[in-house]
Amino acid sequence: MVNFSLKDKVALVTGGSYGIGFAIAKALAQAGARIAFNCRSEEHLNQALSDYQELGIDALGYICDVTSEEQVQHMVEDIKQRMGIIDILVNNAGIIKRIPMTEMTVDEYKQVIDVDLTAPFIVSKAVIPGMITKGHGKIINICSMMSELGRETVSAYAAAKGGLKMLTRNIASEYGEYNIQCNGIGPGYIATPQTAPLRERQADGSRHPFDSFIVAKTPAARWGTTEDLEGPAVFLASDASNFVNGHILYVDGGILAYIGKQPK
Ligand code: NAP
Ligand code: GCO
Repeated sequence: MVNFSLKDKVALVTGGSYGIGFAIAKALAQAGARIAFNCRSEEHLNQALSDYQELGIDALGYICDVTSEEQVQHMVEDIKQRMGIIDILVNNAGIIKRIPMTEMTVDEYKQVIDVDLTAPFIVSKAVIPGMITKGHGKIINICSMMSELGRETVSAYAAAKGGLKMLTRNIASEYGEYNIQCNGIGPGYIATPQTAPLRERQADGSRHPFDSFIVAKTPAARWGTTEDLEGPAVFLASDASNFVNGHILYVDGGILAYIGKQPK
């Protein structure tokens, strides 16, 4: 019997206050895991704690900026004391800045790299020793279409997500012998606050041009929902994927396989 159960596992989902992180944390909890999550905003934290409670999930929430190694190490140690050593880490927290590269400041570029690439390094570095002690571990890095493709205005994000793909493969390579599997999920275009600007209705009530573009680029002919990511996350967090390592699982409705619908 394939084992998708996460019973008694301790899972940390970074950026788990809403969006993709919240959905993945919910799914891991429904598969039996105990959930810890973090974000930067106290308002988001309190709303998320209430939202998890409404689902019957007794989550541990932390105000922790993933770019701060000190804050991350304190959070990981506190989780260990209150829940136990982390078995599952989802590096989900992320930002994007949509600015033409020649207009982007180096500081803006570094901010995106810090959250989307350096932070997964920081958090993984903090949890791997415990996973080695326990003799197992699952790390899931939330990559992107931009781990494979570029587009205008997202240079920093694409550089970060491309690097995150290779960080995923390197963690898999370096720690596979300790029964730690590190994989990525590459969501397509998902309806969350992060992509809301790309779906805003125009002044005349018509769809945003990017909205129509993405639907034409997706064989599924729709935006993804956070629910579309729940099953893949449970799979990669469970014993069912113990021989899957260094893999980026694209959950994109087929975007990467498709040239796009011919305009009428
Ligand atoms: P979102 O709606 O903007 O949510 C981001 C989450 O990360 C929030 O909980 C946010 O909470 C938290 N966060 C941001 N910066 C943080 C920091 N420095 N420290 C701690 N928490 C931080 O984003 P999303 O659409 O759910 O995306 C989640 C992940 O999926 C990101 O890595 C994104 O790049 C990736 N992704 C998204 C899509 C998509 O289409 N939506 C597709 C592919 C990949 P606070 O603001 O309170 O900190
Ligand atoms: C963008 C979008 C994308 C998505 C996602 C696609 O501006 O192109 O924000 O980057 O967030 O990463 O997989």
